Amino acid sequence: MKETDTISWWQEGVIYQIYPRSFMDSNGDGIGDLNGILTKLDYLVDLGVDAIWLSPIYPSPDVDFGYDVSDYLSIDPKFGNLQDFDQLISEAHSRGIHVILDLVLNHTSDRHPWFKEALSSRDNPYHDWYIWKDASPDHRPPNNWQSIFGGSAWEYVPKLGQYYYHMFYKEQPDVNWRNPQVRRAMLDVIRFWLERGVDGFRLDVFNVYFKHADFPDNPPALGLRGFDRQKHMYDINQPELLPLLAEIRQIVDQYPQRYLVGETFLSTAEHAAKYCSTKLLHAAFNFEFLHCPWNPARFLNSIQRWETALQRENGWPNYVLNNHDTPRSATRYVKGEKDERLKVLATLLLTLRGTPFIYYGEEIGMRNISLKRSEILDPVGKRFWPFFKGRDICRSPMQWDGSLYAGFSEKTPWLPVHPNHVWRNVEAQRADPDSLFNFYRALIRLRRELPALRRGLFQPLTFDPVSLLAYLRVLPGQTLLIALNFSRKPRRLMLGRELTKKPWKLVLTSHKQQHPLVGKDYLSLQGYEAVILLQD
Ligand code: ISL
Ligand code: CA
Repeated sequence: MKETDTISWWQEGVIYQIYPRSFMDSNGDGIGDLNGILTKLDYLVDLGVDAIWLSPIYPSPDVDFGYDVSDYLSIDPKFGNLQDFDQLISEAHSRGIHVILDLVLNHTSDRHPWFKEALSSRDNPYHDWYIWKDASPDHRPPNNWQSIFGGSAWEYVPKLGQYYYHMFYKEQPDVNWRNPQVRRAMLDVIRFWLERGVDGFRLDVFNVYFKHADFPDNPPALGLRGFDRQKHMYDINQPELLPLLAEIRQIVDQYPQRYLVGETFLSTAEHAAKYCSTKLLHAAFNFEFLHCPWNPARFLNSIQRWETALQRENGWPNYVLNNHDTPRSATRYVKGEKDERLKVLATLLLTLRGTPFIYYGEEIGMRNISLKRSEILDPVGKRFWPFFKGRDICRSPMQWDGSLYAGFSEKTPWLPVHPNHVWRNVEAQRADPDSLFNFYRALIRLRRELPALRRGLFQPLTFDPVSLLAYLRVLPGQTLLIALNFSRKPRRLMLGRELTKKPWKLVLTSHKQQHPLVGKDYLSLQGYEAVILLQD
């Protein structure tokens, strides 16, 4: 079979998101760090991933745990220093692992020197680096815009008689991307890290960078709380964004094989697709899987929408089941501790056409932790408890082994380890051939071995929408059939004549016992079974 070389590492590869605070602590302060990640690179090689994306590692006062940056050009001492970073990059590269940094360029921390200057007076040169509006005589906020983290997006500074704008916490003032100096400074940040050898960036909430120049009120919408009770017409997705993305892309393209993936804030598949092209971003996240119920028709619908939306620009899909903002898929889809549904999901994630993202711990089925109100650290959790308990639940320490702190640290970790770490951990799962970990490993290895899994066309099969999801991945000379049984009961997938002309070979099943799979014109699946079959 002839393979083309036009496909990049980020299209073929599997990307693993690390939340650095929670991955591995090397110096016993209860917080994960770069040297901790370094000691786990071989683990990542063994799992088979091609790249790691690190959630922010820059100096931060941690109001939003790194997403409030107070210096873009260095490393927070709790994570290490620039030498540690350089070493991590070179050790990762020598193992064939790419490194992607998280860039938070929509807002800074309120402790960033730029903002401190901006606060000092109205005519300070940095004042215009942020978004200000004079207070009206009746002291009402300049417009109806809301912060997604609760309340008005405008914070009043009595000393200046002005409000500044923040989409997130008030400790995260949005920068003024219309100011040419801001633009230059931010583009320099990108160059700085490219020069240091990073392979790409995840752009935090990139579609919030520009707000409408006239600050009109957002029109009302149906919703439960303030932020959702308006249509976000003017505070996100403004047309000025496109030339900026093009400029960022040009910078990145000066370095070979770099990758830009944007976090599309409040976005549909169709909208995310508009930002993906050879002149804009390589990819933008589509988060629909994070909200899919346990229903094959819903997953298929989401896949087809994404494939269709991306067709116009020949864009490349990506799929995400977990990240640091969302309850873990293992908790969303499973009540107890069984992993059979998670194997179905893993098969889906790793056999679709597109880049799969794995969030640390997903490969061993880590569950959400539950916290008492007094243990919550995420400010949104404090604010909206008990309706929304915040995002700490999906950020607990990686479960390496069954020891007191799960092999993550010698000291009390910054967030509690899940009590199930005693038996749900990397060490135990590595030793068990039927574990979820070994299943992820096998799937990733298969992606490497079978080109149709990486680049084959996605072709859904007619199916029983309540319980089955089945599709082909097709390349000339190699056809794969993937069948996922979402039901706990055995099911048959009718194949029809076309598909039974040539024999199928079973390459992977999520179930221990292999059984007579292919009948005359059907495939029989056990409850919650996921299979991959090959026809060459
Ligand atoms: O976490 C959310 C709701 O509680 C999301 O709406 C989240 O705010 C949104 O997806 C944007 O997320 C990104 O930017 C935020 C940061 O807090 C998130 O961790 C980050 O992923 C502000 O930088
Ligand atoms: Ca540490």
